[in-house]
This record gives sequence, C-alpha cells and structure tokens, in this order.
Amino acid sequence: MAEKILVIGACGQVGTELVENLQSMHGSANVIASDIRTSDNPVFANGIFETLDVLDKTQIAEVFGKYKPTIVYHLAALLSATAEANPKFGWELNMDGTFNIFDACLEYKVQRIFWPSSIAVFGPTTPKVNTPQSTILEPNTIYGITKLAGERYCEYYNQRYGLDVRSIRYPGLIGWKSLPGGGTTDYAVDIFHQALKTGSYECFLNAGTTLPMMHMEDAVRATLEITNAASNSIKIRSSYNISGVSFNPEILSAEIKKHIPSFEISYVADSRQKIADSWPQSINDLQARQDWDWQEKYNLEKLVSNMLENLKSEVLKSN
Ligand code: AKB
Repeated sequence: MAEKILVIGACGQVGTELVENLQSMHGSANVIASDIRTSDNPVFANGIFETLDVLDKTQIAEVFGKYKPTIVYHLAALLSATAEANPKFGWELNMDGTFNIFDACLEYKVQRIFWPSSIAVFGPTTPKVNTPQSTILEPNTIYGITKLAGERYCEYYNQRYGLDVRSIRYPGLIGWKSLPGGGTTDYAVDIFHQALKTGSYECFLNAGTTLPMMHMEDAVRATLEITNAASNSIKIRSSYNISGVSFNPEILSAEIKKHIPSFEISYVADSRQKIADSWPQSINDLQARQDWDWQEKYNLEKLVSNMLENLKSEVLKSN
C-alpha cells in the first residue's frame, strides 16, 4: 500500500524542500502539505494543501481523519529569535502543538513520525567544540527549552506508547530554494542574497561567531534517511546530533569573496548574538553515522559555490 505522508509546517524553510522531494519520491497524490499560512512556491500548487493550525485540535482531527497518514513530519515551530521575542507563544506553539500532533499520531495509528530538534538544546555550559551526543543540556533560550522538552517527550512517547518517532538536532540550514525565518543562523542565507544583489552585507553576528551549519540538501536527505531507516537501527529516541560544516561569518565571507572579489561584509551584532554565543561551535555525530549511516556531502567550498550558482539566476530574475 502506498504511504500517505503528511507534512505539517510545510511552508517553512525545511518543509518547502521536503515536500518537493517527497512529491517526486511518492507522487503528489500521496503527499499532503499543511500549514497555518499559504505559500506561493510552485511546489504547493502541484499537490495537496490543507490549512492546519497545530493548536486547533478540531482541524487536526479533520486532516488526520481525511487522509489517515502513515508518515508524519511535524515541522511547525517558532525558531530561536522569534520565540525569544514572544516566549509564551513560543512555548505554546512548540509544546502544545507537539502534544496535539503526537496524540493525533497515536489515535490515528501513524506508523512513523519525524520531529526536528536543534543545536539550541545545548547551552552555555555545554562543551562547545565537537559537542558530544550525550552532554550537559542547559539551554537558556525559550526555543532551546522547548526543543529539549520536546526531545524528552519524543523518548517518553516512544517508550510508553511505542510511537515510532525519529529526530535530529538541526544545525543552521542553508539552501537557495526557500528562505529561513526567525532563526539566529539566518545570516548564513541572507548573506548570499545580499552578496548577489548589492555586493555587501551587514551581519547581525560578530565576525568570529562559529556555529554548526548544513546545506539544505544534506538536511533534507538526513530527514528522509532517518525517517526511512529500519526501526531497530534507531537507538536514540530523543534526538541525534548531526554535523555538516562549521564556520563563522568571517570565514564564510572570505569564501564568498573567492567568487565575488568586491564583496564587503560589516558587523553590527544585535540580540541574536547572545543566542549564538550560547550554542556549540561544532558537533560530534558519531552515533548517527554508526546507527543509520549518516554522512554529509557538502563542505564549505561546495556549499558556497552551490548557493551562488543557484541563487544567481533567481536574483537576476527578481531584478
Ligand atoms: C535557529 O537559528 O533558530 C535555527 C536552529 C539552529 O534551530 N536555525
């Protein structure tokens, strides 16, 4: 029987690219994209779309009842900077939304569910370099607190109710097909757009702020690989560390300069600096490599040339 796949929070940075991949793997008729808002990205015009607010249990029951999904990707969340600006709503959306979706998954006997965690589960007391899978978890942002509580919730639902939930701790994600919104790592996408449009970029993080990052193609592949892995290979039911590439704004801008020699970067740190300073610089993902064969494909050089090559035509089109 064909899988029926429901993507919740589909219009976001990860959702948009995930839906496109799922449509080509399973056929548009088997992928239900859902979000509280709509998007004019053509990917949604090609398939099924449902409006879905994860805080509205009636709407959730309608969508689950109508499609009876076998696999659910629950991506709806407020990211770090947006949640910090509205902590109560950040908690409500990220936690109550997850409770509602997990309960629906149990009720409608969903076979597998993917829920994204983040490097935001780590905090200022976590070892910053080559951060281990199991380590001190004392996040000091509301986003990180919801991600840590969510991880514990994933493991609890797996152990208590047998919910087959899989999760990875996303680093900052960098892709050219969709825009991020409300994150601390968003500079690493904005910088490419501005480099091509104006030839300069004012960065909201300081030059030396090293953070773990990943090309979106790697992130979507990791998401699909962990969700499709044999259940007995998934040993960690909270969330897996995964690593792509680590760099800071100065290193990234030097790599961009190899392609656009006149590119200039300046630095005016804002409130997102404090969030970035609480996160690790690099991640140890040995466990993901061992358990489900995780392997990234993009290093910094490949990531930068891929972003500039693909965005060039997009930016030219919009000018
Ligand atoms: C953010 O910056 O909030 C996200 C994340 C690292 O989870 N990109």
